Amino acid sequence: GSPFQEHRFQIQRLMRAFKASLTPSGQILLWEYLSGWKELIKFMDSLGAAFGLVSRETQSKIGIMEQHQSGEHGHHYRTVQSMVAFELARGLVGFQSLPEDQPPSGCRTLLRLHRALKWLELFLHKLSTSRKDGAPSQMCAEAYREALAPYHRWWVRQAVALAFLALPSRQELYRLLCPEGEHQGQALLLGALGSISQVYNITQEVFASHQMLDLP
Ligand code: 1PZ
Repeated sequence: GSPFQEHRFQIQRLMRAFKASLTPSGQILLWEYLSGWKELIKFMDSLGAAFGLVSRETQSKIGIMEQHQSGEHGHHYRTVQSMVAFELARGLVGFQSLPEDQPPSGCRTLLRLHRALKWLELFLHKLSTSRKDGAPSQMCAEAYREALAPYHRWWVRQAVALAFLALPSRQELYRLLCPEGEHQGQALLLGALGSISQVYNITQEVFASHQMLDLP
């Protein structure tokens, strides 16, 4: 293949990453989870400069997770479950705001990505069931209102609303998601959705069972 291939977004790779993040015993592997997010960054970057803020914010959250993974206690950051257990045991979760000199916890950082994954799930669902004349900007906005807006400050909501206006048409979006055509694109979207939902639901259960759904 082309030497540039891995720089291009591929929905197959997205699906594989989230699928691979799930172990048979229901653990979620963080490295694979984050590689799914890195694939999504490629997609955002293919949408143009208007999505720079969203892309940089996502990279920054991934960066924090990777710092934990490469740190002294990195081996505790192999799965979502082991990370939660470790940060709980050490009082590192940050149920109240952490002191400024401490890095953001893995739990509160993952929670941000986790909420955004809900946004993605809702959006992909809307897109895959939409009619030919559906407007992606509207689907994005609806999913955003439901999954993310309640957690975002005013200026963030304004910036995101602007980015949505810069979204391409439904046809163009499908082309970027899956150059092989809309028909195959729909099947791949559904496949990706399946893995994303599974990963989302398990993470949600883990966070809910430790009252970690609104960490500051
Ligand atoms: C089609 C692509 C458009 C997707 C847009 C979805 C909306 C994303 C909103 C991003 C906001 C960026 C500004 C910074 C927000 C932060 O305040 C929050 C909370 O973090 P904190 O301030 O508490 O540390 N950050 C987030 O919520 C992380 C959001 C990650 C963005 C993921 C986008 C999903 C993209 C999927 C691509 C198709």
